[in-house]
Amino acid sequence: MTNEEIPNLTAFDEAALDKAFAALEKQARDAAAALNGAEAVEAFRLHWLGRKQGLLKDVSDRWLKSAPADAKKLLGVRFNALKAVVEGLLDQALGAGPSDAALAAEAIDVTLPGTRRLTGAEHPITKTQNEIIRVFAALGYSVGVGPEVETDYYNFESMNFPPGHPARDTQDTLVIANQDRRSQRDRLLLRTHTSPVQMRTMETQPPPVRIVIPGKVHRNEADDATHSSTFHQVEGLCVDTNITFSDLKGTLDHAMKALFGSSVKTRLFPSFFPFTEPSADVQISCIFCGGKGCRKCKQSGWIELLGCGMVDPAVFAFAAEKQAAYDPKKISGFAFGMGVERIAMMKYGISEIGQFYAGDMRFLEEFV
Ligand code: FA5
Repeated sequence: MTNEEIPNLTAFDEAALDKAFAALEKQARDAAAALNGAEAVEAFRLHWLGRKQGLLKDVSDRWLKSAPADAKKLLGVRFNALKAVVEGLLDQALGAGPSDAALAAEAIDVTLPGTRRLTGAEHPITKTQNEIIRVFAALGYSVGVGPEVETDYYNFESMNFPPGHPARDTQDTLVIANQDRRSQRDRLLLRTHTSPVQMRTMETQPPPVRIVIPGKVHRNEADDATHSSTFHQVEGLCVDTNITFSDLKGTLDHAMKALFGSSVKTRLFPSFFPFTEPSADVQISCIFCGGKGCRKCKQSGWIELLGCGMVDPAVFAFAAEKQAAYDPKKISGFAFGMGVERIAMMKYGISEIGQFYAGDMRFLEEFV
């Protein structure tokens, strides 16, 4: 029976009403008797008692509302009785539960293999980043973060990049457009390294400081097998009284051994960064050939992994503008910055940096 099949009531005397409601009740009882299974019971419930399109709702709308005032009470009594019958039929059907046939069809075959749910896993970059952090956390370092959209001041000026330094050039740095009205130091850019968080940390925290700062950085560079325009770094900063270059060397030697195995050797090679003096690149003995020389290390036996150095007094002077305790005459410190992709590539023998970003499950599943 569809809702359209509810006849219009033309007579409202008791006999006519009894007849009309009896017909509906018979429909309901016949339908309930034929119910088989939970789905059919639910369909019955919706068909008769559904709040929006149920048959009883329609009866109420079409019969009760159009009835003359003196017939409303007669109709209401019969309507409530019919509703009680339908609800009783539904209760009965629900109480009866699914038929044996339905149960047999739905029974679980415990001998079948289960369904394996993929719960996801750490991306190799996250995994490597966390490994690096763990090594330094064990040495008492805390972990910090900083913004990816950075000001010229933190990314360059306070890091002692002299005016006209090539890294400031828009060819190397991705800058935010339409900032001509801002002063140079307030202009926004995508940070090119995690070093600005050194300054943000010192401005808010007096020495001693031991912190590592993981994060994403961006450079306006062409992608190739070992370079990406977006990559990850972990910055490190240690400031205290009497921190020396040998502390830097010992710390990084320990970290490289913890990451690559105790047989790995490290050496420092002179380098230049505006914010450290002296500066060095850390090289490790090639983990592919053990230092004998191979294609991966360009026959040199060494692979360059990160930059480091003693914090330049000019950087401490910028920090001292907000925290007087960073007086370069009283304190000293070292800093380092490593590329997470490069370390992951070394650890897992990956030759294409682009594989980290391609989202290919065959590659990612290797790290589960
Ligand atoms: C820096 O970014 C310095 N801020 C590091 C530093 C920190 C030095 C503190 C001293 C004190 P550099 O540009 O060399 O330095 O980058 C550091 C590391 O990031 C590199 O050793 C390399 O591992 C990685 N790296 C650099 N460019 C890319 C790139 N395009 N793709 C992937 N990794 C890169």
